[in-house]
Amino acid sequence: MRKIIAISALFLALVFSGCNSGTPADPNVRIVPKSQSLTVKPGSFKIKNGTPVVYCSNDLQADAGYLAGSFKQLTGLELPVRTQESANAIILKLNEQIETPEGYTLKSDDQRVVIEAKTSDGIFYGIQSLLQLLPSQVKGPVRIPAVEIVDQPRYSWRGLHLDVCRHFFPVEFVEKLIDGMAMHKMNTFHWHLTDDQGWRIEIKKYPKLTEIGAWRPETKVGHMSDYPHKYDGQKYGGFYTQEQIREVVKYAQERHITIVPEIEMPGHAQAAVAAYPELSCFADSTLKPWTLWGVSENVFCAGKEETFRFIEDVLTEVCDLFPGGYVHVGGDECPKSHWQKCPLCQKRIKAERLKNEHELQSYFIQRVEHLLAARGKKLIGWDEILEGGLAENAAVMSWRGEEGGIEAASMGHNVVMTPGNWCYFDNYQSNYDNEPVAIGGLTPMEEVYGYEPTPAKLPDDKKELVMGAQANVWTEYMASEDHVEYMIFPRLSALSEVLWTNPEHKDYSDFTERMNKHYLRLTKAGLNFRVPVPEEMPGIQIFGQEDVEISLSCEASTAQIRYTTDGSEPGPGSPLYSAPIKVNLKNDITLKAATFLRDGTRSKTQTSLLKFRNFVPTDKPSLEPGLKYTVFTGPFRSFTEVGGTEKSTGTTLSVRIPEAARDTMSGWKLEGYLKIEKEGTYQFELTSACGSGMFIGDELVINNDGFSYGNTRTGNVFLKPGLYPVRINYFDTMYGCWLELKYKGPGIELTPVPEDKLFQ
Ligand code: TNX
Repeated sequence: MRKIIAISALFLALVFSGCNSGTPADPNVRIVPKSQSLTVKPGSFKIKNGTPVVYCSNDLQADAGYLAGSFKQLTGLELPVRTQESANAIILKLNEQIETPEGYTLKSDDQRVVIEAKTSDGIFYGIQSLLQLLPSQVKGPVRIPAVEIVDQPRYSWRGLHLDVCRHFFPVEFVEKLIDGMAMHKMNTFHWHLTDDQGWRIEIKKYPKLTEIGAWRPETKVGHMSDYPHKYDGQKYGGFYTQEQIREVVKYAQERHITIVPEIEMPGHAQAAVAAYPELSCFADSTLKPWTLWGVSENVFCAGKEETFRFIEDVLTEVCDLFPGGYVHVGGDECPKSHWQKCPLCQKRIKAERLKNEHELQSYFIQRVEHLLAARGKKLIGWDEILEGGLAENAAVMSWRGEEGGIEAASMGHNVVMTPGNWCYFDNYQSNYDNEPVAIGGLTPMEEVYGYEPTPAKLPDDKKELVMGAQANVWTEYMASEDHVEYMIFPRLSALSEVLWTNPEHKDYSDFTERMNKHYLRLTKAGLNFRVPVPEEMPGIQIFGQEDVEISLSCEASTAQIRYTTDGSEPGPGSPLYSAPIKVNLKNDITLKAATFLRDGTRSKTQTSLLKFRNFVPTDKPSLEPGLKYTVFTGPFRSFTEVGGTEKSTGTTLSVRIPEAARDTMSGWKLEGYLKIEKEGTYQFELTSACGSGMFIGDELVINNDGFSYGNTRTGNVFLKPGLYPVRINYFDTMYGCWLELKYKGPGIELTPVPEDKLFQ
């Protein structure tokens, strides 16, 4: 009996304990981003038609309305909004005692739910937590578990950026994303409104910005490296009227989100100078908004006063539209080629006693900072604004790694961290084959989750200058709304926790456990997202025996994995994975697997080609170090095409293209022998820009074909000790040779294949 009591006490302690170190047993209590402190108590509060939402201060009327509206949408319940306190109500109250401006407390018991905060921001975040306490799929009356939450964000800048220039997205979509941000307690929307490929904001004084600058004649098809370039022949564009902008600003305000507009200068300005050619160094009236991706040389002229009058006029209208404190002025990737040749820019350099074109850019930004300051706004720009001297009060957005942010903060400036590795949501989410074409790079959800925005290197007294971080969504390769959502979610869920939750409460496996419920919320919100796929599926797996067992797993623990072995697409009726799959490989088998969430939402399919091959080592006698390479004249569109006219040959000691053999528009073959010391399964990882393939003998082991910027593919092979003939075919159209081969195997951690294992 004593034992039973002890066990039940332990059970109760687990169920009702705070969740700082873990997530409560109650499956409904799954909050993302995780609250700083949450205790589950006995009991629950029933919410039904007529349960009032009471607000105790006029400032909270809109939030009360938002809460009632959200309940209606999620549960169908009608909750009246009132001002007089009553029993059995949801109560929203300002409380001066709560210290942090965005913090809140949420207490629910059998009688009521009370959300308190110092400001309406905090109340709004309390409302978001309350909505997440709802069961995932309900219509009608609901029970909210009794809890006590004490919560506040770690950072004040919790941002999402959207590029609407490379592809344009309508107001309704922007508002949908703002809702997606709100449910994650994100508070800053960075709206990238102008770029080389399109100007997207109406400016009354300069109508040609949108008449001409918002429309490009056509758009490049496929990846940037897809050569020869093909264009779709379709006029493309769009812009927001000032009225629409005001609508979005208001919509965001109601969700406690500040919009930071970005007007790019002095670079990324081709669309603007196509509309007003006199604003560039060398006016070209035939110039159109750009149809390619990358960095255009058509920038604003820094020598003409006219440019600064234009910028002043534009920013005057922009400041008027956006009530937030910051205006983003770009400042990134401004080629100096025109400035070097422009007499007016050179005259300015002399007159202002500037050293070079970098200082001219700095002069440009400093003038703009004064324009903004006169309108009560602060300037923020990409980290290039550090080059040539940082404007006095400017904040810096660090994107080329963390260094810019560290430098700016060390000098006493505010910074927002957006380094590519963790914050670029235009990067791939996985190495699997069926991700939609992306710019390149790899930023899986787990990596985002692991990001620490405050660099350890920063002196302690400068750490508070890190205002937070932000995900950047550049849309060169995202033409549809669905695709943008796919790239943002669920990585934004991970980033929201980086920005909200103190590191001591963070834990990736706890996060993925909570995501099981959160995925259902994303579906309910009508958002497309990347459903985690079954893991550990190299594209090709070559076994040393005919009968094998394949294990599958998935990060979403409550999801089902379904699979097929006949090459067909797995559907809801396909076999359910429950234990390792037994297959016989007399014939090669294509295994396909997909994840199905509880509401039926399906992941993309993972495919793996399974083979049995008995590789026999060669007994070649004399051996020299390194692989033989041959360079072929391209361009090629696939590694399978590499061949034909030989340009040169030589030896490379490792799997890379040596300096002497580097070229664009070429193909390469690397051939020789790989020495294997121990019997076992080896996993090879081939990375390249553009495509590559690896063979053992004539057998394809890795297929990493296509136009890409550093994609990686894997292949597993069972090998006995000995020497094996290997060949790598590779082609490149623009990046100048990026080829790497790593492996892991018995007793070998993942490492570049070492030189002493390669022979010819
Ligand atoms: C660099 S990030 C850019 C953008 C591109 C992006 C693609 C930054 C400040 N500039 O213009 O869209 O890379 O990842």
